[in-house]
Amino acid sequence: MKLPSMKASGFTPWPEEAVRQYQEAGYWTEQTIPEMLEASAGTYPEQVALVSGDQQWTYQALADQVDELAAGFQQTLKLKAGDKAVLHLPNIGAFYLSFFALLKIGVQPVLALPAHRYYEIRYFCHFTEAKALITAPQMGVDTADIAQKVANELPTLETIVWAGDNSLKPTGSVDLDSLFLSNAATEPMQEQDFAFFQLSGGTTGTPKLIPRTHTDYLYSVRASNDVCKFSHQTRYLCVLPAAHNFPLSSPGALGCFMAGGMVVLSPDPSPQTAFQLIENHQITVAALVPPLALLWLDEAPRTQYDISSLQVLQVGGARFSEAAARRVKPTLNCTLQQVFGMAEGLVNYTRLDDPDSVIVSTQGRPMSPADEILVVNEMGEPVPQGTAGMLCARGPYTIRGYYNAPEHNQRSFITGGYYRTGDVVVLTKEGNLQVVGRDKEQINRGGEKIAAQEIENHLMVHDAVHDAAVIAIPDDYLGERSCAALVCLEDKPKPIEIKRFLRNRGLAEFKIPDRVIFVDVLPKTPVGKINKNKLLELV
Ligand code: AMP
Ligand code: DBH
Repeated sequence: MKLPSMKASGFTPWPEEAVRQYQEAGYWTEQTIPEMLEASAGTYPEQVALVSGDQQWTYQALADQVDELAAGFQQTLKLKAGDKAVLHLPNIGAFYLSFFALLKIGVQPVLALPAHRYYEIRYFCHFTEAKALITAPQMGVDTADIAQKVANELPTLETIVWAGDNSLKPTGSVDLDSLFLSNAATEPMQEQDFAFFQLSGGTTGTPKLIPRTHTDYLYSVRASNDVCKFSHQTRYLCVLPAAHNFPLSSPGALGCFMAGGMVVLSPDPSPQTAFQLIENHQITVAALVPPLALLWLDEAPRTQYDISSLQVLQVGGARFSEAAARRVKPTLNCTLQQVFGMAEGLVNYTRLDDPDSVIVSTQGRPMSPADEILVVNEMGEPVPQGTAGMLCARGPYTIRGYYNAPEHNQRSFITGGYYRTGDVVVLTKEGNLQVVGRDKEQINRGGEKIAAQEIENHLMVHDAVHDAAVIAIPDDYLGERSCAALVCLEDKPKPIEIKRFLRNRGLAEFKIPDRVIFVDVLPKTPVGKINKNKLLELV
């Protein structure tokens, strides 16, 4: 296998020694992500792979349509290996069709989330010089307007592809439906250093892109399937945004496709919609963030739907309280699996046969025997077992660098190539991890991550704002909410004006501070940094 080589592409390869080790152990194979789908189509051609609303695809139909769309991307849109494309799609079949089709011809998609807005979409298109933006109607969001504005501003963005009702489509956009070319072979993919971009919740002023390779990602999916026991009988309900790393790969939709199971897309995450789908499709497993799990727990006792097919509920993305975790088995009559993962790589699972005490009180352990984790103090020295420390990780599916971010990479990766996760954890005697805190400037709003610095930068653009700090405040439902503390020299704007200002800049809704407060000065630490702990006392 060709080793991922240059740094020139913005990609940091694994060292040769590690590559050899992962190949020899059989973790890294030559299969690509679209080949994985084709293999399943070979084994389970007539089995239903995907259900979205009233549409459904067998494995054969899905693989065939991926081929047809790949041909359209290549021949109609003239996309070629190494080009970038931004996917901004809600939970519809077009997401997986586009994802597989782009990967098939070596085009590297950025997996934007439906919640992203003008600011984020423009940033992704600009930073990667994307040639295409693939978007679709979304309830309550003018995605056509976002796409149009971005395309008007960026000459590099040649095409908007519209996956939906064409009465709403942006002018000059191409219908996704028109891109399915039957009987048109695609040219074989040229090998790329990496397959696509996942997104990091981030800690810096600008969003960070995570390059994932075919081989590392497929390994993470295969290892996840082993741990989570996905099989051709698995029926997976995709409730979270399909592009997110958790429902895509832990084991998520890709795990399901790899095993020959069935993926059902939920158009919205409400328990009412999800429970009906569980009954209709005899769903066996679903993945949620903690606030949604709480809603499901509250709804289950009074639902009219039969959700007894559900065997496993995965919860991750943010800390799930032990009290809520204890309610899962008695209320939903299924096994809870805690999932502590990151789009950068490392994923920890509680095992299905772990004792209840482990399942409710820990966030599990690394999925692969080749995952290497360190729990260290500020000096980078390992702390004794049972003591809180900062989690660092490397392994066969954990990146060695963000895309084109040399300065940030210096801070995020330590000696030996370990990724500094920014999570503070305790390693239990049995080898499980408990997430007890964080040493990164991030707010985890019920699984949606907010980089404090990014929002602070936006706030500082406001004429009336002299200084700004964004912090997490505890919240029973979301775990954390965000609070912006502002220093204003003259007239204080109303909090609502500040929120409107950020919305007008096109920030994703979840990044808009839940609270805005005004302070005379921001408290500082002895070395002059903003003392966010002290600030929390003022809120
Ligand atoms: P990202 O790097 O944006 O993919 O976000 C991953 C981060 O989400 C992790 O580093 C943790 O901070 C957080 N996270 C994910 N799953 C859990 C979990 N089960 N418990 C606590 N925090 C979690
Ligand atoms: O929060 C995450 O990013 C996450 C959580 C669970 C993740 O990326 C994953 C599982 O793969």
